Amino acid sequence: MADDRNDFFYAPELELLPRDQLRALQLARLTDTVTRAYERVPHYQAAMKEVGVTPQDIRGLDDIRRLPFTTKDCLRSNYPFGMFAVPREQVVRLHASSGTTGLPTVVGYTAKDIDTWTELMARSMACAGARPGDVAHNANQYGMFTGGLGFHYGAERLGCTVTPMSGGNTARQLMLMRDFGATVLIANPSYAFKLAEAAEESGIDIKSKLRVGLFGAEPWSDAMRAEIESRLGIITGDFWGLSEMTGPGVSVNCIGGHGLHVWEDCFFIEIVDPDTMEPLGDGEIGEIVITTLAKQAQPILRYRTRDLSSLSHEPCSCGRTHARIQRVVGRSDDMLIIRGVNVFPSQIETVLLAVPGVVPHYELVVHQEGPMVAMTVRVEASPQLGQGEYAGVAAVVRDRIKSAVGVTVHVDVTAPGALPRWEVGKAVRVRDLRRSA
Ligand code: DLL
Repeated sequence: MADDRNDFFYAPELELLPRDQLRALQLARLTDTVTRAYERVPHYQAAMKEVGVTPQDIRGLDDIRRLPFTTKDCLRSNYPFGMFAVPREQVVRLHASSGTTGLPTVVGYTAKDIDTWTELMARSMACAGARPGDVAHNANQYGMFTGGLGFHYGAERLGCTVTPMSGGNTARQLMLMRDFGATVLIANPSYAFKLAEAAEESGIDIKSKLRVGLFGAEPWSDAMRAEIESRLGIITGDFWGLSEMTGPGVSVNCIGGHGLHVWEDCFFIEIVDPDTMEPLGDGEIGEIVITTLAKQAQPILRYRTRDLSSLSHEPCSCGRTHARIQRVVGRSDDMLIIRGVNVFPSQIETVLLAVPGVVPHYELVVHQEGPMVAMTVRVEASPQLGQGEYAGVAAVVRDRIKSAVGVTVHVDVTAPGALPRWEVGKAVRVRDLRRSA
């Protein structure tokens, strides 16, 4: 039975801090971060000189807008250790985000950074419903991906019994979840869905003890979330974060809450218009820009995440004072423009989950059709669907996408199991044939 109580705080002194005190803490940490970045990271000294700002100019939180932005390219051009603000010898851990093109983005942590991250993870996991004493099955990939070790350390700190399973080997995952009595599942949402499906197929009971799913690292629609919650009988936490900011542990929803609390004692969040770079108000969708407030090894100023969301400062019923972002449904660079219409993969996912006869194993193939860019939605039939019915279901999917998203696509309903599964790592939903041509 899922625990729906919102009355457990891992770090109440920080989570419930009145906003004026939270802002004072942010300002103290911001000036310290900017000073260290300026004095110790040549990239930041040069970038700040270029826009004519010094650490002394940062007197209030609004002055953050005077600082230069940081992009992935800044990190890449300082590969591997050029963004460090401490001697390499003080860095006890390295992670790197894969990056499909070019050099990976390196992230370094001092011992204190690991401790801060671990605290943030314990806090986040508790916020989403995990409790001391839980059996936490970690199916996130261990290694350079921050989702493995990040959750591992956080779960131990919270007081859980951790199974460091890592990704892959679905049959073994199910067996250990059942035998160890997992109460918390940590995974990418696409893999959680796959585990739910595989458990149903094999009749292995992972449901009766499971209470909470802690998922993230890739966009997932509300419809996918509802589907996983009902199939597994759990509540879920949506973890949004990125390696450059530490990994998971930047933001998460509270139990039953709308939006994700951003831990503002450690991160300063802005939402900006990605075209003009001007700040946007509450409720307006734009690019998330984050400044680290508590990182020693690698302070980062105004990082352009490319993720799209909006911010809310409305008080939350859980009592936490930290602002919330709307769930991240996509990145500006995931947006496809098909026949002039902006399309996010998560919009297609929402439609697929509502059509009987298909399951949400899907792939969006983008290709050139004469002068036009076209898209074929490939989706698997549910095992109950007869082959003779594929064409009819494809027509339903096409019509629903046309009315919900406003774009005409081709639809190919495939046999069950025909599309790739992502047992390890993030699901890749888009195959762009124009890039491989
Ligand atoms: O994915 C960190 C993480 C691990 C978060 C485990 C949550 C759970 P990166 O590999 O650097 O770090 O990828 C970061 O993934 O900019 C988003 O585009 C996407 N992303 C992460 N979490 C979510 C989420 C980790 N909950 C990039 N919803 C980010 C949507 C997400 N997108």
